[in-house]
Amino acid sequence: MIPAAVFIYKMKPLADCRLYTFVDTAYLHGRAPELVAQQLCDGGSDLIQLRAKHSSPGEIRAMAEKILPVTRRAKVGLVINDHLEIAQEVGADICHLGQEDFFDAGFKNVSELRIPHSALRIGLSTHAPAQAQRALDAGADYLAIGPIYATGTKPTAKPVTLEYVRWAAAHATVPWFAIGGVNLQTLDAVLAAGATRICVVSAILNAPDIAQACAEFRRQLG
Ligand code: TZP
Ligand code: MG
Repeated sequence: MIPAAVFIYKMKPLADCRLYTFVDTAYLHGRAPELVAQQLCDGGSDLIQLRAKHSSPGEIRAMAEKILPVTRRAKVGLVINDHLEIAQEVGADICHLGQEDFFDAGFKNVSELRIPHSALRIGLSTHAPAQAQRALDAGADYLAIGPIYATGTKPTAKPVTLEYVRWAAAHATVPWFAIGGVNLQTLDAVLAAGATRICVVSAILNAPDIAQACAEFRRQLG
């Protein structure tokens, strides 16, 4: 008989997660979210975020339920963007929230979002050192640092430049991910500024072969 413990799912510790990729509905181009998730896993992603800016909560929940068995099988962490309740209900690993979802909504500490018997972790977007400090003080499990460069994935956001990456490298006390315009052309500069973990959306989802594109980022991450 195989012991039950064999089936216990465990993603890597956050500190060991370096390649954070996305199932972003803006770039699905008709592909099934769970198929894209599988390709992202096959390419070596450590974390996958479901980001669906124009979908209803019901649609997001349905996508999350299809993606979760894929990520679980691969021991890849699933992150739900924006929707804390969905993240809790489907049993995702992490919920990612923006400044507006968290601080502007009146929350001060991530402990306010935690519920008993849930291991759900909270990642927060930050766009400047003061926001990062506030997110660290609030107990965020990880920080997103960006957008470093202008990006069509978030067209209204102002680039924070590599200067903010250098600040994060010197000051962040939890795992942090560089995000925004990270592609195979910009990667070297982002890593040289001190990033060791990256988020990549369009450069992977627009590639002809998602798994191969992921694998190339993985290789260059060293
Ligand atoms: N937050 C800051 S930049 C960004 C998000 C969600 C989008 C990054 O997308 P891309 O396509 O990797 O530039
Ligand atoms: Mg948000």
